[in-house]
Amino acid sequence: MKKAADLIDSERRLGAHNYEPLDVVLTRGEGVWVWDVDGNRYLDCLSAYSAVNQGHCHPRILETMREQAGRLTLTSRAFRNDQLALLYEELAALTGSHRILPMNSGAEAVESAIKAVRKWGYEQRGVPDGEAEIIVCADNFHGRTISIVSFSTDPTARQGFGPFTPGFKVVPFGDADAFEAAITPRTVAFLVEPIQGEAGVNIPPSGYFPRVRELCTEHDITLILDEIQTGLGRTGRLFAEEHEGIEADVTLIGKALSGGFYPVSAVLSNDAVLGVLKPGEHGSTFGGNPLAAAVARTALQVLVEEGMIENSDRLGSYFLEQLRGIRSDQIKEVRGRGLMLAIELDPEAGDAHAAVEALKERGLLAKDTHGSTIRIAPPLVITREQIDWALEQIEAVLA
Ligand code: IF1
Repeated sequence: MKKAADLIDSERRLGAHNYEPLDVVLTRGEGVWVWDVDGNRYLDCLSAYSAVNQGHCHPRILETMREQAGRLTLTSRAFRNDQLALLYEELAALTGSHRILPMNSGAEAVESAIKAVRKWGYEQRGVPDGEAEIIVCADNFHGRTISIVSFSTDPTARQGFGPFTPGFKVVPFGDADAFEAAITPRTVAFLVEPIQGEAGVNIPPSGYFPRVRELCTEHDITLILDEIQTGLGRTGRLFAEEHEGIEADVTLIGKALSGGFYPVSAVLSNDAVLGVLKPGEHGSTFGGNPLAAAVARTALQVLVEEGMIENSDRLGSYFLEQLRGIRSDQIKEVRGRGLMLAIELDPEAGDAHAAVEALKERGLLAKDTHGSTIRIAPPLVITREQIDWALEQIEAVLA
């Protein structure tokens, strides 16, 4: 344990303490597995918060990364590169989006959409300058920038970071009447996660999103779905919106867009919203760089060609059903879609943090949230046998 202990000690001494990770120091990953510096193997049931949907160090993405890194990595957008157009073509064909903006982090994609949709509101909707309103949901998670935490309802994410950006209105998630009541002539957008991730895998009531879609169309409000976590196969569909039978006007993706190799995000838009951006009005040094574009192209290809979305759908249903079959006084509810799963413990009977520590000792890495929820989100390449093994560990810890 010497090596791990030394590394943990250095992190404590020199790093900002903005995280409290499990004390497992990982050094290698392959598919659903990761290994720590002492050689212990773990089944990864977090997937770097759904960024490694394709599995750790996917060989085809690795090959693209190596090849492209030796050829051309960064040109800036002052010049063109020969990968970006191909990413656009492939993303447009896959998703049906009409206009694309490449960025790096998820938060940057969110910020970019906010900027574009405000400008769209002024130029296309005639909202008086500086008065655009965006409606968001309570318990949202969209990132960590000042503007994004300005509309967070989580005190830990906000406190001490003001002054905040104005122009946001918060309504409860899953309540279409509350959304309707918050609409004004200055409402330009509704920004929402199809399933709230950080909030503990909150699935909205059926009928919510169809009604929201209707209201947005009726009032000419841009529906922005944050699919940074739910997208790219996580819920058993390319996008979680497909479960609701709706289409967003703007879709935000990140995380698994690179299979976890590199920060790559994108705003996928109708023609109108991204159409308002003119040269010089927005950008990023690394956004759309050839290494990012090449890695994203292969990450999307393997997701589709290797059947990962179908696997997420089929094995997600199996995992959910089997979890629901576990007899335990600690479990209050099990919910999920595809391989985005959560076990909600009864706070009287169980402690999610103690449970993930116990799971770690048995070789399964998962993450607790809000004290009583365990999130389970393995890479989409997981097999039935691996799920059966995970179920044995979960049952042993919770039963
Ligand atoms: C961290 C949570 C997950 C996201 C949605 C945008 C972003 C995220 C729906 C921003 C990021 C991450 C960030 C990570 C923890 C994690 C998380 F617990 F905080 F909520 F996944 F569940 N929209 N989610 O989930 O993307 O800028 O980070 O690339 O450590 O903060 P980013």
